[in-house]
Amino acid sequence: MDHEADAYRTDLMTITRFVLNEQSKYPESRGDFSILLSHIVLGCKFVCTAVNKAGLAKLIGLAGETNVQGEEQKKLDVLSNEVFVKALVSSGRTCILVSEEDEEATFVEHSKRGRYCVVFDPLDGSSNIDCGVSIGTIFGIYMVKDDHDPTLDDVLQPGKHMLAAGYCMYGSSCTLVLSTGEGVNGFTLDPSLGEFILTHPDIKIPKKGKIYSVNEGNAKNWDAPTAKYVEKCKFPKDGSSPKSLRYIGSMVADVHRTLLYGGIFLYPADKKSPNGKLRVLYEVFPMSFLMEQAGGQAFTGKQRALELIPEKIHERSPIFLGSYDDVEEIKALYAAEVKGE
Ligand code: AFP
Repeated sequence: MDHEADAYRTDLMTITRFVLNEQSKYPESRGDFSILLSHIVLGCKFVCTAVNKAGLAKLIGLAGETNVQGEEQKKLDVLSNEVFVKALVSSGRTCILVSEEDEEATFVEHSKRGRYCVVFDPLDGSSNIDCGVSIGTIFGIYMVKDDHDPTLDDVLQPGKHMLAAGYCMYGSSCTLVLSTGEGVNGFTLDPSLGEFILTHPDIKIPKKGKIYSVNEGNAKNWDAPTAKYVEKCKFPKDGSSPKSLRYIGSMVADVHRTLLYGGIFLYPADKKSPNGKLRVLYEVFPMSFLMEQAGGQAFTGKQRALELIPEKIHERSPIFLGSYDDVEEIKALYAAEVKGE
């Protein structure tokens, strides 16, 4: 029996161990970030369990409906929001929270306040819940400038100021992908241990991919560069093979595939939605942060996505993100448009 190999297989890198290892590189660190992250991880585990049970437990339903026991049912996205808000506030490390579910930002009360601002979409892709398609939580973390006097400006910062970003995908497995600004790592939940284990160390997106991912139903309203780009994907003129189209309609799942297999994910502007659909703070920024950390790019049609300075917490932006070379092509088409070519 190969005991050495067995010992290796049991030497699991849990997300807690990974984060503590990272923390030990900064002797001045007080461990606040590790504590915050452990609360986010707890929220992800809770939501994962709720998503897995949803069909059985009749958790799926309209908010405000009552179940047979006469209790009010909560829609999964409402429940997930409550879980994350409570987990983040109780960490004692947060200051301002911006959630897709809440119109206004939450300023954490003084006694529970810390130095971090968290922007998040607790359950993105929730229109896919009823048919069992993968959905996820997306988050980004900023440091507050002045913890005695936090203001909305602390979360209206360009994405390049984020300290960390990640998502948790609730799919055939539960996968948490995280970047603290030094590359991207993926962890898979081992349900028997209740622990996220490092399964995808140092994720690098392929330099060029064979897949494009977009809602082509909006094609009639696209601008010229987007239309030209998709045409090139389908009918390349340089002798290369056409790209495959894959579109789930759940950003976490579409971005996860793009990160692992390469290619490009697009949610462009169109005539009906001149700013696209996706939200800057908790969809565009965290995913752009992860893409760049994995060696890819993220572009809005006008600029590097992480340079954007949001003016409102629920602002939207067009986004093209993925493999370096693929995003380079769409950038060239927009540049040509500006020059009037
Ligand atoms: P829902 O949360 O309403 O399902 O929206 C999901 C989402 O915000 C994002 O996850 C998808 O990438 C995008 O919308 C899909 O939008 P279309 O349905 O317009 O393609």
